[in-house]
Amino acid sequence: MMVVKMVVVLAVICVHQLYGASGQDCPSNQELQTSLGQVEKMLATHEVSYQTSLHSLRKKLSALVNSIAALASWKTSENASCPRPELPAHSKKLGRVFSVGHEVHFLCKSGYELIGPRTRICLESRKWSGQKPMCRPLSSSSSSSMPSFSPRSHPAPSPASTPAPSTRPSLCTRLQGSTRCSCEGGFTISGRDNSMCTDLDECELFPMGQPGRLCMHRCINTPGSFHCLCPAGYDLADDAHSCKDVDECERKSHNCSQEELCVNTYGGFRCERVECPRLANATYIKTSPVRCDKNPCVVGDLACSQEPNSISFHFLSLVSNMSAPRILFRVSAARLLGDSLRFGLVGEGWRGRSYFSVQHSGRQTGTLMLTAPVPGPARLQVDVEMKETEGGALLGRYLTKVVLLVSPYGF
Ligand SMILES: [Ca+2]
Repeated sequence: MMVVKMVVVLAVICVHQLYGASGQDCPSNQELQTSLGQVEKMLATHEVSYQTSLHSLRKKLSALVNSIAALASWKTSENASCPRPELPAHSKKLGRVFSVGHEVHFLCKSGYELIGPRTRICLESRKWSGQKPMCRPLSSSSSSSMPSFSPRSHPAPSPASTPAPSTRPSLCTRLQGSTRCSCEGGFTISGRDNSMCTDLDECELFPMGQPGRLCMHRCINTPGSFHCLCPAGYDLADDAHSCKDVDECERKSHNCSQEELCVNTYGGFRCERVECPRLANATYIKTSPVRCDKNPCVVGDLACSQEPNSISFHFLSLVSNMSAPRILFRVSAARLLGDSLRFGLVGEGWRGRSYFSVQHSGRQTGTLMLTAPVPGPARLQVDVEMKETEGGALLGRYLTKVVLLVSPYGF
């Protein structure tokens, strides 16, 4: 304000001299005051303009200083670099620039698999992101190649092989000043700064016995994935979830002798010896691997004629706790000679009679029913008898020995 006042006084003198030089009379006090008022107004306008310009100039100067600082900072950052990254054994590195924001990539040589981050980024802290990866020899029995969220078929990785870590560094990329980290499938992001990926335990997420369970029998969690295991005697099905019985009889992988009958069961097989009964009153001859027929009786030999005309064997394989009631087996007469057929369960001392019943279905057919679920493993035998009569007199008896082989599992 002092500067402004001095300018005002100087202006008044100049105005006074101006008037004096014109040779006219001195202006009146009123005229002088009017002039001074105009000069004051003019100066005030100039002052405002000056202040505005000064303010604008200061702003421009400040912006310029900031720009120079930013440029200097960028230059510093551009020149900043990370130390030469360590090269894992059996690997090669892609990328030669180690400046902040630049990436290097690692590839394992043939026969090795990469464990750890494939890419590392030079961070502003001048350190490489993640941890140093390693190249591990590929094992034929190992299933921990590239992890994926999909079950794999067994064999499971052998316990002797080094297990892959259940945590690994996350894959981080810098984008417009912010860092984004992600994990491979089967891992979840963790750590205070999202720097780690932790394995998801799929088996725990979907426990056995619950809807949506991952495996029919056993679930094995692996880093980044899981796989299903089946008990001995089963193959993992193509869906990598179910267990499929191995038919050892069809595959000829059984060890039954020539005299034995190979019977496939769920989860195994049985070598069954089919032998014709030795009875005091009748003799039998094997007419097929599963059938014995009575030799003709001497005419008038009543005891012989009372014995079964034929004895057939049937082996049925079931899974444990199969729902009931259900039809297991049907016995039919090839031709009817008499006027009546009767079906029944016979035999003594055999287990699990409470599980079965026989019903007459149709004129010539009897049906063996399972009346209750059988918990496995179990082997049950039941004899179904078919009696043919004519006017109350016995024409013939036909015996069917049914052997039930129940697996220990419900599959
Ligand atoms: Ca089998």
